[in-house]
Amino acid sequence: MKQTLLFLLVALSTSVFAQNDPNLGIIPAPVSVTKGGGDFRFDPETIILVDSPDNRAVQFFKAYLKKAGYVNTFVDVNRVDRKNYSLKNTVSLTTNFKGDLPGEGYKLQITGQQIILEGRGAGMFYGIQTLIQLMHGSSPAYANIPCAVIKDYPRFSYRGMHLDVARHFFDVDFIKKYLDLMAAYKLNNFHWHLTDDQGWRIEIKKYPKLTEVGSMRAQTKVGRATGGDSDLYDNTPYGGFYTQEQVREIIHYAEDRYINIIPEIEMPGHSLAAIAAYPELSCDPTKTYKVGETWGVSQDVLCPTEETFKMLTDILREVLELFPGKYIHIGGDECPKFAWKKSDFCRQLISEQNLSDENGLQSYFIGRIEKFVNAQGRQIIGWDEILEGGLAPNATVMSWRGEAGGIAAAQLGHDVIMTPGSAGLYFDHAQSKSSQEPLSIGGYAPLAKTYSYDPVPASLTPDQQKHIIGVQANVWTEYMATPAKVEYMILPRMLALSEIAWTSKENKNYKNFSQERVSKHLARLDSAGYDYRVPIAYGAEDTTITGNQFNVLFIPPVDGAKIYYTLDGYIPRETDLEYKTPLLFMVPEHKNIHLKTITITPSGKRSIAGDIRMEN
Ligand code: TNX
Repeated sequence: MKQTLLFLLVALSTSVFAQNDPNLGIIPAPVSVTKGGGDFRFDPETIILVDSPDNRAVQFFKAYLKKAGYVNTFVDVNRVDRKNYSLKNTVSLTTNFKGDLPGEGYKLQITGQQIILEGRGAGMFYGIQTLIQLMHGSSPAYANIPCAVIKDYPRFSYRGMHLDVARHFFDVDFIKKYLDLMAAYKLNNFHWHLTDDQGWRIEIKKYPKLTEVGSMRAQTKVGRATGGDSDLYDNTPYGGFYTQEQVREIIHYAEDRYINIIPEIEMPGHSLAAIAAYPELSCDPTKTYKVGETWGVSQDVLCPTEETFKMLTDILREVLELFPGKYIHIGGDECPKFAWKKSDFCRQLISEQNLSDENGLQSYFIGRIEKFVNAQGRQIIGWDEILEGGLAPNATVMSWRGEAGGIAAAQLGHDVIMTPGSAGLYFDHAQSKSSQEPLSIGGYAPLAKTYSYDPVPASLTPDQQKHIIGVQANVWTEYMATPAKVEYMILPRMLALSEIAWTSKENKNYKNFSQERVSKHLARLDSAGYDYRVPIAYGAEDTTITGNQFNVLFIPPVDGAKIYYTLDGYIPRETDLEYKTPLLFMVPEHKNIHLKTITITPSGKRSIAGDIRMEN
C-alpha cells in the first residue's frame, strides 16, 4: 500500500511539474514570463497585421508559416483602414511603438483574443522565434498558444557558434541548416573557421592556388591522431571550398536571420594549406610542403616577410570586401616558433625591430595585420595567444585556454569573448565518459557542465566585466566527418550555450532546462531532421545504490521517446521490456540487480545505455 501511494505521488508530481514550467518551454529562458489563463487559438482565419511588411523578421515569419503549412493572410496596416479590422483573432507584428526596449529586446502579449509582438530589428526577429517555439505541437495550420506576457532581451550582445570547415568541409546547405539552428536559439555570431593546416576553403581570386592546391589533401588520418594506430591513413583525396558567390549567398542567408559572420583566416600558424600552395610564404621555400593529412599543430608557419604581408593583405582585402561585419578573426593560436628560430631572416628582423624574441615577432606580425584591418575600418579578433609578446592595440581576445587570457585582456581594457575549452564550451569534447560515445578528441563536456558556465569571471571589477562581450562554443571537426556527427556533437549542448549567452544568471535553472524544456526541443529537432545525442533517461544515469528495496522512476529525455530496460546485463533493444510506470525492485540479501536502460526516440535514434546497480 505504501508503495502504491508513493508511485502515485511521484507520477502526479512529474506531470504537474511539466505544466508548471515557468518558461513555457522556451529556450533560452526569457527575462520574464507572466502566464495568463487559456490559449490563443491560431487558425487559418488568424490575420497577421504588420506595420513594416518588408522587415526581414516579418519576411522570415511569412516564409516559416508557409513552410510549416499555415495559410494565414498578412495585412499591411499602413494600407488599410484599421477600423475595418476587428483586432479579434489577429497577430500584430509592431515595429512602430512608443517607448523603448532594451537592445535586441521584444515584448510579446498573448491573450485569448489577439497577439501583440513589439520589437525592432533583431528584437522583432527574436520575438518571432519565441512565438514560433510557442506555436509548436499542433496539427498543420492550427496552434494553441498559451496566454502570457513575455518581456525579453539578452544578457550578452555576442552569442557565438564556431564551425571548423577546414578539417572537414561542410557544404552550403549544411551551413544554412547550422544557421537555422543558431537563429532558432537566438545566437547571433557565426565564427567561420575557413583555413587551417588541412585545408583552405575560401576562393581568393588573386591567389587561385590557395584553393586549387590548398583545398585538397591527398588523404586523411584514420582514427585518433595520437596513440593507437597512428600511421593509418584512408588513401582517399579529400577537399572542398566555397566560391565567393557561395560565400555571398551564405552571408545573405545569415543576415536574414540577424546573424553576423566572422570569417577566420588563420595566421601565422595553422597555415600549412596556404604554404603548400605558395611555399614562398614559409621561412624555407626550398622545402616541399603538402596540405596536412593528420591533426595537431604543424611546425611550418608563415614567415613574417614583406612578401607574406603583401599576400595576406591582398587576401584580407578580398575577404573584407565579401564580409560586411565589424570583425575579422586572424587566428593567432598555436604558432610554434621553431621555423622562426631557425631563420636568419627572422633573427635579423627581431633585432631590427627591437623585439624581445620570437613571441615579440608574433606580436609584430599580428600588430601589422591589425593596422591594415583597422585602416579598412574593421577590428581584429584573435585567440588568446595574441596576448603573448604584447597585445595589438585594438584587438578583441577569444579566451580558449581557460579564462586566464580573457581575464588579462579585460584588465588591459580589451573586449573579450569567453570560449574556454575547460568549461564545456568545446563541443568537440565527449558528452559523457562512456566508451559507447563516438570517436572524439576526448575531454569531458556533458550538458550540465556546459550549462553551468558563467562567462563573467568574479575576479574582474565591474568595469572590467563590461569587456566580456559574450560567449561562444567551438566546433573543431577533426573527428566530425559528416553533418550528422556535427549535429550529434552540438545538440543538445548548443541549447545550453544559448541559455548561457541569453538568459540572466538568476533565471537559469538546470532541472527546469534539462527535464522540462530540452525534452520538448529534442522531439522537435527529431521531427525536423536533425541528429542529436539522445540523453540517458533522467533517473537512469549510471549509479550504484545500496538497500533492499528500490522505486525507480525515469523521465524520458525526448518527448514521445520510449525507454527499454534489461536486468540481465545486456544492452537493451526495442525487443526488451518497455518502461511504462515506475518500477519496484526487491533485492535479496548479498545479491545485486543490474538495471540497464536505453531510450529510443520516435525517429529511431538511440541513447547510450544507462547503468544502475542496486546492491544489497
Ligand atoms: C586547439 S582552440 C585548436 C584547434 C584544434 C583544437 C582541438 C584553438 C584556438 N586551436 O586548432 O582543432 O584545439 O580541440
